[in-house]
Amino acid sequence: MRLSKMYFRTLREIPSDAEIPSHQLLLRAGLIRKLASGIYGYMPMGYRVIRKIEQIIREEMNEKGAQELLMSAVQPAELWIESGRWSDFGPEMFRLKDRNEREFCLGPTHEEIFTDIVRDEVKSYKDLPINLYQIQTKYRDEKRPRFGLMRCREFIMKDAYSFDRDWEGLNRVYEDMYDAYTQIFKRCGLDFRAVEADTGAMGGSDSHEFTAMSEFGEGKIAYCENCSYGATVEKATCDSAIPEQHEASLELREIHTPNVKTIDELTKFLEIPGKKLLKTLIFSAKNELVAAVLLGHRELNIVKLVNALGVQEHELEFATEEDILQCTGAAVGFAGPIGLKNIKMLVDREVPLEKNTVIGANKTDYHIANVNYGRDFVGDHILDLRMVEEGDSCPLCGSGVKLARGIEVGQIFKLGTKYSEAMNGTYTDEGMKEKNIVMGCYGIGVSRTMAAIIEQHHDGDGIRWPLSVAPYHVMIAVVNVKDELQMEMGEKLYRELLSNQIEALLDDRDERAGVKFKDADLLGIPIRITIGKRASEGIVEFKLRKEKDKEELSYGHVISRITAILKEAGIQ
Ligand code: 9G3
Repeated sequence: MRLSKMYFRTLREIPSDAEIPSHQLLLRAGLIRKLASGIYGYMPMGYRVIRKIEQIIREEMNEKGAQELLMSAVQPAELWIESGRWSDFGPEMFRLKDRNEREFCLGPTHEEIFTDIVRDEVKSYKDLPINLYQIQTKYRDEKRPRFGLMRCREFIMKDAYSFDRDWEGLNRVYEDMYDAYTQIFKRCGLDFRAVEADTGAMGGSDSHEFTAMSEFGEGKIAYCENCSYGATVEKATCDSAIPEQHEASLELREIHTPNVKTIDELTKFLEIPGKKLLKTLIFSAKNELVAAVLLGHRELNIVKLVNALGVQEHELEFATEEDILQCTGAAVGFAGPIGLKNIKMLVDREVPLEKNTVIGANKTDYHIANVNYGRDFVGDHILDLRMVEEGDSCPLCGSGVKLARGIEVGQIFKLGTKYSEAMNGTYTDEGMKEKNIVMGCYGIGVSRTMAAIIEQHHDGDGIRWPLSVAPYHVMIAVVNVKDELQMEMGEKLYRELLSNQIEALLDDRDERAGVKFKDADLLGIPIRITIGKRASEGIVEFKLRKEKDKEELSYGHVISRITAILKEAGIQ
């Protein structure tokens, strides 16, 4: 492509609302343009990258026997009502009415649609297994879209759905998808980890999240450097290996703590560490009050709480002051596990291991010291409720886990029969018995993957595309387009590269060399050939975007040098 002909505009300044590198660079390099909050268009240069990522996904999905199709984005409400999810997602779901007042949504995902398609046509076990996927625009009305393509309201997703006779079949296709995702993200040049994830509102059982490491990611994972363990922090199980306490249980003692409410104030007032306090958090879950009790220095993991209560995250709220007054008899900040009336109490596994702790007295301005689990109170359930912390022991090998931020670029789920039961997706097995189809679903954020690649492949001058997804392999910069010899050599090289199936961009714009070099660095094309003064001697300059140094090459060696690089990268 000739740059003088391409619809391509770089920006000199960083747009004010772009806070993270990928968002800034996507805009500055002219790859996307913002239409509205969380809604972007892909410009020609950016769309070439999207198509490269999609192609890698197609190759790996097809390799595993998945078949591509394309469903509609507009979905009838009836299917979501049938699956029971029509009102699960509230304002996040884009809803609309057609001219006959019939209700639809813009598809945020397609479990219902794919189940509907398959249930009509699958009758016998001989029709299974099936694995279908699409690459399509999804719509989710995010409350706070931000970070460019990282969290937007319209995005490109590859979503696949598998249909098997039984769990054994699902386990096989799940492994296949896990392997396909590993290949896809490797080929995209991403540094990623596949970690155990919470199945959340999806129900079902196993789920893994493919997280591209990035300090600007919204996700957080716990992982072990010593073994393969990894989990999102929402999912990560915590050991309760606090050292066994040997102190004797002392007598209960009420202490006057006027207006001392928070854990922080209490540790200062009593001059004791947070771990010697118990914090009692009161929630209302579907209008039923529940209390969560943890050691004072720990953070509650809300996802573990909602999963234990069997409610959806949006069905859990902090208790109101009235609720707290009603069940503790005290103002906020003095709740404790002794004497709570008709409330379900969930206790973190560490609590029974700590001795002589301080709790709220359920009496305004008072706490109680020397409280011991078992003697002074018992909970309805003892379970892992806390958020994992750096250094917690790895559940697999015992060494300390690390925490890191990352970008969720893919997620795979075992759904089981959640949708086939709700929508009567059945087949007859060998013994003519009616059975529910066993399903899995598998998503990749295509546009988010492009952002993640930029987060991991950029420097102060701009993007540094891996060859596998770069919009072009080679940028030919002609220093002086008015110099006939330089222009001739540029054209010649451009034609030779194209005839060698090498994707080349010819910067034939009538611009100063400095502008061309700045744009080349910003755009991040992996290989740059500069044609300048020494063209008369048949010498060009060769530079890799990811390296600092440049070298001079005789014209005759350029093609072979480039084909060798592409070959080594597995591109040709
Ligand atoms: C909705 C809205 C938002 C949603 C969903 C439904 C997330 C929803 C979960 C999934 C699970 C998998 C197939 C591809 C991989 C992910 N946000 N999820 O179901 F109506 Cl508004 O989408 N789906």
